[in-house]
Amino acid sequence: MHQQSTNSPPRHARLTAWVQEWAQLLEAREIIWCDGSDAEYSRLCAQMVESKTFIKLNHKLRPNSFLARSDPGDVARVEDRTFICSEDEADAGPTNNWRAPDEMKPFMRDLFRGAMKNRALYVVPFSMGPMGSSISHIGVQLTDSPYVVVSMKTMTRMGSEVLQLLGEDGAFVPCVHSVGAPLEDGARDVPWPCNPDNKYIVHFPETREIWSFGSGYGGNALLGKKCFALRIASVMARDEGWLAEHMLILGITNPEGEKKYFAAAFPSACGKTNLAMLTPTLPGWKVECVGDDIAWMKFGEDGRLYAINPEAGFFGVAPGTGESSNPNAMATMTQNAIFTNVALTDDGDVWWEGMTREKPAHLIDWKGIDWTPEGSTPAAHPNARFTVPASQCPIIDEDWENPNGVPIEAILFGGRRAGIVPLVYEAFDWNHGLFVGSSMASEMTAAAVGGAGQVRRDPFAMLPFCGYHMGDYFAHWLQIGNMADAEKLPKIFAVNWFRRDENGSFLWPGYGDNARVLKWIFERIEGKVEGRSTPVGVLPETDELDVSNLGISDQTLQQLLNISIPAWKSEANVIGEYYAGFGEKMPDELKDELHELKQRLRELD
Ligand code: SAT
Ligand code: MN
Repeated sequence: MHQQSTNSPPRHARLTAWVQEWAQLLEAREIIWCDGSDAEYSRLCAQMVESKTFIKLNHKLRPNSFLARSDPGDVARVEDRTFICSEDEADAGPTNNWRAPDEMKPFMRDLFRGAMKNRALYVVPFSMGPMGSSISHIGVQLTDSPYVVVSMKTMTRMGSEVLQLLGEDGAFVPCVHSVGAPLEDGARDVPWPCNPDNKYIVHFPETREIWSFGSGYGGNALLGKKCFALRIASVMARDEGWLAEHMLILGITNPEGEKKYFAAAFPSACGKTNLAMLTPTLPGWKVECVGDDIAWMKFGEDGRLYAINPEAGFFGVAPGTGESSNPNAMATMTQNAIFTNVALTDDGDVWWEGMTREKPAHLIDWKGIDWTPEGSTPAAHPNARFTVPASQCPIIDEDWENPNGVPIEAILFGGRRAGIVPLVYEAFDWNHGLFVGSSMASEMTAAAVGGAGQVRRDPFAMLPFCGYHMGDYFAHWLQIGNMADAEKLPKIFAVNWFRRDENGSFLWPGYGDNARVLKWIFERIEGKVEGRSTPVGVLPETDELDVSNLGISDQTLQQLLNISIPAWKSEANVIGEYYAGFGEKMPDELKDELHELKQRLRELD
């Protein structure tokens, strides 16, 4: 094997030995230690323009930005190819795919053997969270994908500084990734190498390792994101008494200048980025963004829960994002952006459904084919993405990189529900709030392959991201509540922007008008509004919800805030069946909550 190193390897013996061992197995052509510099980024982007992985966008319209078109078989996360390989099957639980590490490791070593033939192996050291924060953690990813390297530079703090922080013996989570497409001698590469029929996204929770094979896309390949910051970090958090959650973090300021931070869990592609960057339609209110996807939360010395965003960029869904739905996201991606699977305009810019009201007369679609509005296929893939530095967001919060995090006063649980779940309600207390989180459900989206539109239970929006048994995960949240001073815990709310009328039309305008719901939550925390108690939780009185200048009818408002007792009775039964699937590990406290809900519903008969 011909091996040469660009940038000198660090003096971290364990790290260099690990890299050497893998380089040998992978039969990589060379090892490149990434320094995370702008020069390196530019070099790799230019190389990818050359190899046709990237199309450089019009520099005047979108400076320093690129379009990538993935293989059509590699467009989203693959949940059925994702494995939690704990020693004991019972620790993975019924919601995860499991294989014994003893079986999976040799099997995958065979896949990895020779997988980087005639390719470079990039070593990508990265920090999840602000460099050196006590809440942050370090990983090192090996990859043969330059697309992954440049994306990791945007999405994490990446490069030499991380190696310095690691010193000679620092702890890191080892992450191995290959697109699984070795090149025969003299063979020409394709723009998006991958192995569509042979993908494995594998986690070893006990040894804190991640092995990913066959995909170059998003959450399958940028291993700092879902694999580390959620699946592995959720296990670390359980062991160490903190929380790693699929939540956005926002700061909200009222007209009097008082500010609070909220965290909110929604499944993938349910509008987390839009909520995190919301432009309130209510005069005097302001929202600022800390993060749009993941929150790591720990107790501070004052006993309150503090959150950091472990990421440094946004990997957001492009379709549906436009000047009217999310002007801040649009402003964030005016430069230094990587777009994946969006359409290309005739003047060398990007377009996707929902970006503008009017469709362009001609485009090249995400598959590279001529497109006109008369055709029947979308121009952008529904899970097309933008990758941009968070620092470019015009409303990025001044404390978004504060190593101590921001204090969280409310936790919101949401999903897409056409019926049953009202616009907003508050849980009675912490345990009831955990009942609400654990019984969340949502219509599935294009963010994962298969099943779009079907309603599925997605507890805490963590179904695809929890690295251990979901029953133990519920118990961990209960434990967090037990550890805390109840007064200092965040208040818990449920929200549903997606309720529809009998004709299937959305009842609530959403987007900037969601500030009206945030306002009610803000005022509930301050004790300024009473709400009305229902069997399900505390709902706003219709006059407590600020619908000024909204032009919404009383009848619509009633529908949005309606609790149907028969519908909730059957919902409670479905939740009971769902809970039963977790067997012995389902905590009694949550079964009690369900029991009490049923009791309250019965009392209204
Ligand atoms: O592909 S990702 O997992 O990064 C995006 C998502 O599904 O939320
Ligand atoms: Mn997500």
